[in-house]
Amino acid sequence: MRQTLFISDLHLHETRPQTTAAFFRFLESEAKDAESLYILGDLFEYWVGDDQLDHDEFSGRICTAIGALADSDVAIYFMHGNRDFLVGSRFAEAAHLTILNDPTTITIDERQLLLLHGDTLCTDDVAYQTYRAMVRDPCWQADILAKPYSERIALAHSIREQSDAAKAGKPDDIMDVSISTVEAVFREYGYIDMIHGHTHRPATHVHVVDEHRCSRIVLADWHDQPMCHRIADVSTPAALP
Ligand code: LP5
Ligand code: MN
Repeated sequence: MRQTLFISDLHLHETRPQTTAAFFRFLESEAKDAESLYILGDLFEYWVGDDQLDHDEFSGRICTAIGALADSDVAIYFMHGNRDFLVGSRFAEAAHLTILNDPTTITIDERQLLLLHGDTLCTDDVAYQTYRAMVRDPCWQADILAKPYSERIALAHSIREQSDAAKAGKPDDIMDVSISTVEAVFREYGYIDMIHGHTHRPATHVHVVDEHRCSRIVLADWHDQPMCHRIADVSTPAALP
């Protein structure tokens, strides 16, 4: 049976050739045999608008490679992360993928799963949530996308620096998910298992919520780790507790 694969947090950038090579190897191996591939955000280190395809040859190569995988009969889905929330319809068409809302419910072999990037679960990080509300506002995005490409790249670097400075002063635990928010999401979506990335804290957690056992799979990032640790295959029930 062909598998369903989930990856996230690759943070692809030309300055990380090992991660890029691992991604290309993945596209040529496991992904080729899959039925579908879900990319749950932060595929790119940053995305400043779909005209990044015109200005950045590296981004174009990634897009073409994903498109080639789609052409070999693998259904590809992409959810925005906090680094690449400006990925739009032009990229989606060029990469032959479908953009998913966050969150999205899917059914695999009669089993329902809730997919998220994961940042919306980090509600104790109030400064981040305030920032997120600003950058996800369609009016803010339209203003930003009207700026020249070079200005947007400079802005992305500036936000990265401010974010790193802010993170240095944050306790580690507020950058993880809030358990009460996770429990509220399990309740809202009928206690189905969830898969997310973002926190770079790979694990499978079991939450008992209102006497329901709910699994939460946290995907790993792709930095300096073997590829097989970056893929959660839940198409076989044994993969989950
Ligand atoms: O990314 P990561 O994991 O290191 O940290 C995240 C949160 N930080 C972010 C910011 C991104 O890293 C920056 C990405 C830049 C490219 C995006 C596209 C550019 C669009 C605009 C240009 C075209 O998401 C971090 C969380 C952490 O995860 C854990 O969850 O803590 O959040 C922060 O650090 C946010 C700060 O607390 C507050 C915001 C500081 C920046 C404010 C800049 C405002 C600029 C306004 C310009 C008009
Ligand atoms: Mn993220």
